[in-house]
Amino acid sequence: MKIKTYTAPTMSQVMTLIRDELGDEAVIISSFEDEGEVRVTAALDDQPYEEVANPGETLQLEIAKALEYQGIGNDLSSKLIASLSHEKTSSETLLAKALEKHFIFSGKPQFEARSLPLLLIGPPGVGKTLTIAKLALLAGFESVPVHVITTDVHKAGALEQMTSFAKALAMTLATANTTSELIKEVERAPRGSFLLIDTPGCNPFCEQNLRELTETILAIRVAPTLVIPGGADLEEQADLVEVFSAIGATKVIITRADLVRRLGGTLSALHEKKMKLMGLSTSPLVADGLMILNPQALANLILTHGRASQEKMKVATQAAGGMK
Ligand SMILES: Nc1nc2c(ncn2[C@@H]2O[C@H](COP(=O)(O)OP(=O)(O)OP(=O)(O)O)[C@@H](O)[C@H]2O)c(=O)[nH]1
Ligand SMILES: [Mg+2]
Repeated sequence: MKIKTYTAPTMSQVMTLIRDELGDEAVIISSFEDEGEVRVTAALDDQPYEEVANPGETLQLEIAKALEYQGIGNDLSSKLIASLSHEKTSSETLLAKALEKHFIFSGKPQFEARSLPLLLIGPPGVGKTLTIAKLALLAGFESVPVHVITTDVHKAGALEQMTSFAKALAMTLATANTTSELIKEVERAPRGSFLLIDTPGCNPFCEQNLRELTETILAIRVAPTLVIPGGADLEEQADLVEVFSAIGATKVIITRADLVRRLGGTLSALHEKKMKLMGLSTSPLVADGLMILNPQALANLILTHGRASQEKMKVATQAAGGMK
């Protein structure tokens, strides 16, 4: 595939440049207008992109291809491409610098007793409880004791799941059935422990669920942190992020990233809602931990995520074809 970014003062001038060089079959990947300049990235299938790229542009084109592969929305993709500098460095560093300008990274939680407790919220089954365990593991690396309060006491098996994590990770555990119990449990939490609070899954489109979760958030001083699964389309993710940010979530942990090949919908939605990126999970195993997101880690992810599984899928599809 040929990919190239064209710049001109007007859109029609850019389109003429594209048609002259790539012909009528060219596809627009992204367009961006800024300070009297229009930048359009266009692609033409079936030819190696190196044929068009001059050496100085190769990194930018590699990044444009990765953004396209991930399904990053046009708006964000154009902004990122427009922010790429022309310095001679690695594509990862180049992309990291652009990401730093357009995303907010919360960094690792401050695992200190006096920090605000982290309250994990999100839809059902997204990995909130597993993420509590992964956060506790990180705190353990800093020798900080963790106390967990769970408000998920009704769902069958929920307490057993948390109890087994608590045992394995030497966390102390308390339950809270009601908001007043939660307030009491927060007050009674062991001094010197970092406090993590687990909540039941919340359907963002169910009024009753939202009312209960909002009551929990307002009852205590906490940092509500959204847990969302990677992937899905931009609109769905944006709806979800909008609801949870409206009730107070400012930070986000992306889970189940190993189960999808493209993170573009998630990243575009989080960018749109100016959420602070904290971490990313790519495994159902606690021991595999949580990746703390920073510009470099996110750049690496965008450039590599899903590519390996794409290859595996090709092999599996060929194998399945061979069995017919
Ligand atoms: N492959 C994979 N599985 C994950 C990941 N995170 C969570 N899971 C799995 O997803 C399932 C649900 O995880 P939980 O932590 O119970 O999810 P939850 O959000 O607490 O679920 P509810 O409390 O029912 O709302 C479990 O089987 C986890 O092992 C991940 O990053 N990758
Ligand atoms: Mg849970």
